[in-house]
This record gives sequence, structure tokens and C-alpha cells, in this order.
Amino acid sequence: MEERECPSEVLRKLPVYGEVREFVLKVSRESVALPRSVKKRALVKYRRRIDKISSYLIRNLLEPLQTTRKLLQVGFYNKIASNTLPSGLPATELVDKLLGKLDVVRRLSREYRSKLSVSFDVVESRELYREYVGRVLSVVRRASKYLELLNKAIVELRKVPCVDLSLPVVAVAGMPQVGKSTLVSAISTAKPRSSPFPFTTKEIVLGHVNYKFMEMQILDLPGILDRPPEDMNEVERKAFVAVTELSDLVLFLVDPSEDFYYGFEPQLSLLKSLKKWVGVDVLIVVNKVDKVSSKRLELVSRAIGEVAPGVEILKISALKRIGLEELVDAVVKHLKAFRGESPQHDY
Ligand SMILES: Nc1nc2c(ncn2[C@@H]2O[C@H](COP(=O)(O)OP(=O)(O)OP(=O)(O)O)[C@@H](O)[C@H]2O)c(=O)[nH]1
Ligand SMILES: [Mg+2]
Repeated sequence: MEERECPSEVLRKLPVYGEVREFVLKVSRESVALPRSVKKRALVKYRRRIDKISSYLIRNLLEPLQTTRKLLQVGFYNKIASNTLPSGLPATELVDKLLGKLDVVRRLSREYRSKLSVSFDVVESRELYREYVGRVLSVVRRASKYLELLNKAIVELRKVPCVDLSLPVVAVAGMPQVGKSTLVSAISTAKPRSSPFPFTTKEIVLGHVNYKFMEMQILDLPGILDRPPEDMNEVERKAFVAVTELSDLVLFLVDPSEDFYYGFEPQLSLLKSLKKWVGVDVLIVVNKVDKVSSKRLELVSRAIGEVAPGVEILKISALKRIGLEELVDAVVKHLKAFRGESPQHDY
């Protein structure tokens, strides 16, 4: 498995029954030009058609399924894909099911090729070809329901950014509207849209940060509400999967404003849940310090301290670019500590 995987580059939607049928009918209608010298013309003609159909199915179904299977070895991609499927069905299992069902096509192609070579006449050759087409189409038709499910997952996977698995990943999480996109836009190469409306971010966005010889990836995520993962909607679940499967460090952004739409207590409750969900360090970042009094800031910090005792709390304004250098410094230190490198003797 390569270190950098781009679902949008390696995955494409798979043809379903209707498209396969259309291709097969087209091949069946097309005339096959053969030199005059060719003997057993019917046999050669039908064998060519079988080869054409067989290589179409291998190239467009079986090989892409193998590529998908390989990509799904990355737990993050498997979870993102599984999120789109009826509950309980892991995407890897769906692909295995399809590979099992569709691999029969290879055997059928071999079988009918050899049957054709010992056929007696034009009528028998044509019958064998028709039988082959019927059986192949029936295999694809029976797999169609699963192909459609997988296509839905592929559409979602193609929206996921290319992640370099050899570089650290920092996820920016929090409730909607706390300023995640504004922060990612201020410190990384990504420029996600921010707006005063909740759930502005619906997809995972990846940016790069190069700071003091440390190269890292930073993820802007959709907002998460404080509820169990099974009650989350598909958009929130993308954020949940990114923090639990992909992150080496999570920045939990808090909005301390008194007029914050979702309030302050739910943010504390989400922080508690997040600390249970993830196995990596969580840095707490109080954003929008430009908006609140120092008294309010103190109150908020104290309340956070009670939920996460001893954890460093960073205070920033993503919008006014206050405290951003200190924040990135803290992130670098945490990542180095996480990788077992000494934070002192380098940059
Ligand atoms: N005063 C102030 N406003 C901020 C700050 N950071 C973000 N905002 C504003 O807060 C609102 C939400 O910002 P976003 O960056 O879109 O928030 P988000 O967390 O990405 O929101 P979702 O994508 O909906 O989850 C926008 O109107 C921003 O301008 C800040 O440091 N200070
Ligand atoms: Mg956003």
C-alpha cells in the first residue's frame, strides 16, 4: 500500500447491470471483420466477442473492485465507506461479496471459449454464445443491488482528500460554528469556507502546515453535536470517523461566547465524550477570545479544567489571528512527544 492514497484518483463508479447489458448488446450487434483466409469463421467471430466482453468486465468491474479492496485496508476509508451502507455491513465485506459473485465471469469466459472451439457448426456456435451472454448478464444482474450500494460508497470516498499516511494528521473538531474552518484557513494551505451558519462544512478538508521543519496535515471537519455516534447524521459521522481513525492529535475548539447558539455546557459534554472516543491527545483551544471579557475567559477555562484536569488550554482568535503561533508551537511539541522525539533539541 502506498503511503499517499487518493480515492478520487484511484476509484471510479462501477458499471451496473444496465450499462453492462448495453455494452454486451453492442458487442453482439457489431460485425467482426475477419480476413478471407480465416477458417471456422463463426467460431472465431463468437470467440472474439467473448474476449471483448470478458476483458470489459475484468477492466471495468473486477480490477476496480480489487483496487477498492486495497484502499479499504486503510481503516479510515473503510469506515467512511461503511457509513454509507445499511448499518452493520462493513464495506470490505461488501467488496468481498461482489468479488466472489463476479469472479464467476472469468470462469464462464474460459468455459465458453473452450466449448466454442469444439463446436460443430454456425448454429451451435451461436447458441453457445447466446448462452454465455445470458449467464454473464445474469451474474451481473444478481450483483447489481450490491454494485449500487458500493457506488454510493465510492461517491463518498471520492470526496475524501488524499491523505499521506506517513505524515502526522491533526484534526480540528468541535461543535458547529466554533470557528474550525476559520482556524484551518488561517494556519494551513486549505481555504475552507466559513460562515455564520451551522454545518457550513459538510466534507473533510485537508490542509498542509509546514512549521519549523515539521510537516503536518490538518483536517477541517464538519461540526459534531453532543450525541452518541449511532445517533449522528452522515455529515457528523464523517467528522467522528476522521477523529477516531485518522488523527494523531485532536484540537478541540471551544466557543466561549455567552451568546453562542449551542451554549457552553454542551461543548463540555462533547469534550468528555470525545476524550472517551479517541485514543490520542486532545488539545483544548478556546477560540474567539476577541469577543469575550477576561472574566468570562477565566470562568470558561476553569470549567474546562474541571472536565479535563491538567490539560493545557490555548486561547486564540482565529479571525483576528491572535495566539496562532503559540498554538502551532504547541501542536508541534505534542506531535514530537507523540512520536517519541525530544521537543527540546531541534528547531
Ligand atoms: N469574533 C470571532 N469570530 C470568529 C472567530 N473565528 C470564527 N469566527 C466566526 O464564527 C463563525 C463560524 O466560523 P466557521 O469557521 O465557519 O466555524 P466552523 O466551526 O467551521 O462551523 P461549521 O462548518 O458550521 O461547523 C463565522 O462567522 C466566523 O467569522 C474568532 O476568532 N472571533
Ligand atoms: Mg466549518
